[in-house]
Amino acid sequence: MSKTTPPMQETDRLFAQAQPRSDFRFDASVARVFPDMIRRSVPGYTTIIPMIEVITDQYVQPGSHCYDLGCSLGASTLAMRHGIRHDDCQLIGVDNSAAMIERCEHYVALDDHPLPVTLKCEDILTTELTNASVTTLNFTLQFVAPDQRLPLLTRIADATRPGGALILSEKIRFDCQEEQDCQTRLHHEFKRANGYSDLEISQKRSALEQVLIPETLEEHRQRLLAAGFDQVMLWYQCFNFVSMLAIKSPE
Ligand code: GEK
Repeated sequence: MSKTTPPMQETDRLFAQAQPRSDFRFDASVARVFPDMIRRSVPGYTTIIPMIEVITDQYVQPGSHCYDLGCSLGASTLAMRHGIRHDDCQLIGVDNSAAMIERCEHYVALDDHPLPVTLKCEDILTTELTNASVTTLNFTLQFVAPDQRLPLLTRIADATRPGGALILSEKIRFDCQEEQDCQTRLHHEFKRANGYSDLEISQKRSALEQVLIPETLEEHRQRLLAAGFDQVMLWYQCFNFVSMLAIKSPE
C-alpha cells in the first residue's frame, strides 16, 4: 500500500464459519477487519473515541509525552492527537502486533493534524514511559496477564506528571451473578443487533476466554489507587464496558 492509499474497510466475518477453537490473536486477518469488528462488538466504543479527544484536551500539558498503549489502528491515538494543542508535545502509540502497527501508519498518514506521531511495535510492559501527561489504555489492559497489571499501572503512574491522567477503558465483570448474566445478555443482544450470528458470538467468546480477562470495577479502582493515582472516576458505562479516568493530583 502506498502512503496515500487508505486500507480497505472489510466486514468482520472471521467467526462466521464453524471452526476448531483457538485463542484469539491480533494477527493480519484481525487487523484487516478491526474497525468493523470493534465498532460492532464493543458497546460505547464510538462514543468513547471522541471523548478521548475531549479528555486529552483537558489534561495535556506543554512539553509532555502522551501515550496510547495498545493503539491498534490508531483510533484512540488520532483522538488524542486532535486533543493536543501544544506543538511541543510528543504523541507515542505502542502496539506489539506488527500487522496493527503497519496499518496504523496509513491511518496516521491520512489524518491531517500536524502533530507528529511516533508508532512503536513494542510490548507495553517494557516500552519506555517518561514525562507523561495523558496516557490511554483503551481496551488494552484486559489483554495483559492479571499479575502484570499492577506493575504496568505503577510504571504509568510513576511516569505521569502531577495533574496528569490515565484513560482506562475495559470490559468488566460483576460480583453479582444476576447482574453478570443480565449485562452479558445485553452485550450479546448488542452484537446480534449489529448483525453477528449466534455462532459468531459463541465462537468469538470462546476464542477470547483465556485471552481477555475482565475484572470488577472495584478491582480496577483499588489497583489504580495502589499504583499511585490519587483519584479514580467512572466517566462512561454501557453494559459491561466502562471507561475510567485516573488522575494524579496537581502538586
Ligand atoms: C482503539 N486502543 O481502537 N503490548 C502491546 N500491545 C498489546 C499488548 C501488549 N502487551 N497486549 C495487547 N496489545 C484501540 C483498541 S485493542 C482492543 C485496542 C480490542 C494490543 C493488541 O495487539 C491490540 O491491538 C490492542 O492491544 C487491543 O481504541 O481488540 O478489544
